[in-house]
Amino acid sequence: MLALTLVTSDTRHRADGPIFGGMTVVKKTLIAASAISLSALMLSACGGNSQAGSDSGSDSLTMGFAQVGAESGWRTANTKSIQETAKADGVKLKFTDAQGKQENQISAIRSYIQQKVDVIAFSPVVETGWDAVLQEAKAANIPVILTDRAVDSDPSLYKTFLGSDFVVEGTKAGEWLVQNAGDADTNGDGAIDVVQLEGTTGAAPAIDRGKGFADAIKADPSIKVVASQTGDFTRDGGKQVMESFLQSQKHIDVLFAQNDDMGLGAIEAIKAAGLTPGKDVKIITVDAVHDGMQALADGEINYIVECNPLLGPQLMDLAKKVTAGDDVPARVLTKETTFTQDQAKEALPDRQY
Ligand code: GYE
Repeated sequence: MLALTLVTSDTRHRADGPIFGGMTVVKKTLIAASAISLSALMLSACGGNSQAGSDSGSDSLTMGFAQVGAESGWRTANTKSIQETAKADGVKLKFTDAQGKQENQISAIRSYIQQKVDVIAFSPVVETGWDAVLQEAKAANIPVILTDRAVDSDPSLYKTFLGSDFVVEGTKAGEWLVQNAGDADTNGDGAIDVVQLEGTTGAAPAIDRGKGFADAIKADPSIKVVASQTGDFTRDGGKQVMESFLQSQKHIDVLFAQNDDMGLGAIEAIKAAGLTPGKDVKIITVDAVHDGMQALADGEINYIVECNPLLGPQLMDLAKKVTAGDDVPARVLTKETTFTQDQAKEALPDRQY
């Protein structure tokens, strides 16, 4: 269910230019080649590893990772997955928590360039504004891997993007609502009034989940988004914005929260207003982290679209490959599912996060 899939159909074999520049090409290639054969030798001396090629150099691989922050349960699970896998794989991890600020991520990446790490990975807080720092990494011949969120920069500036298809996630949320429109009209007036809690403004998952959802609900003209505002992917944000929605809207049939945490915050606001979440207001969220799944099993959320945060294993694998000069797919998608209330009850005992 949580297995990760390599999408090879859109693999681009980009001419990324020389990995090592100018006069030093031959020398560095030789050093790299002998490092690879040395570690391959070490691996075979240690009992062998059939994938010595892609594992080469992992003993000494240093990765600089610039994380968004700690805004949600999803992010906590994502950070844990990256840290634990790096440790298990012998990857030296330099980790920064950018506290939700793009400028902090950019300075972390610049410091990784200065420290000459082998590979840089980051989860870009917003889509825009990365060209300059990505060009600096490229000029320093340090490969970059995007994890979780996309950027609008030229794809030649990074090696690959590992993460979910957020448009598909939004579409799944919208399609469920279309299919359950009858139940969702909680005051029976024939109109399904939806409020939306958006993620961080300018972030790929906020833009794309919004897009997917909006397109899917077009299938039923009685469904309308009557108010939409950012709750910044946090519980607190979700709670505050939901309070203001409850004051400004005559009636709310449905809440679409672009992540579990905002949905959980909104549940507090809905209860405080004397309404029953999951009944008076139907709730759809995205992520399927533990607290969200619990609320779904308890009947307070109606449907969750999964977004898998366990990107560590796939990230370390890609890091080894790009530093060994191997080709990797331009896009690596995570495989995800959806949960109804009954499915949440079944899945909860085995959830890892
Ligand atoms: O859905 C949200 C988090 O980028 C997919 O960021 C991630 C999103 C996730 O804060 O909970």
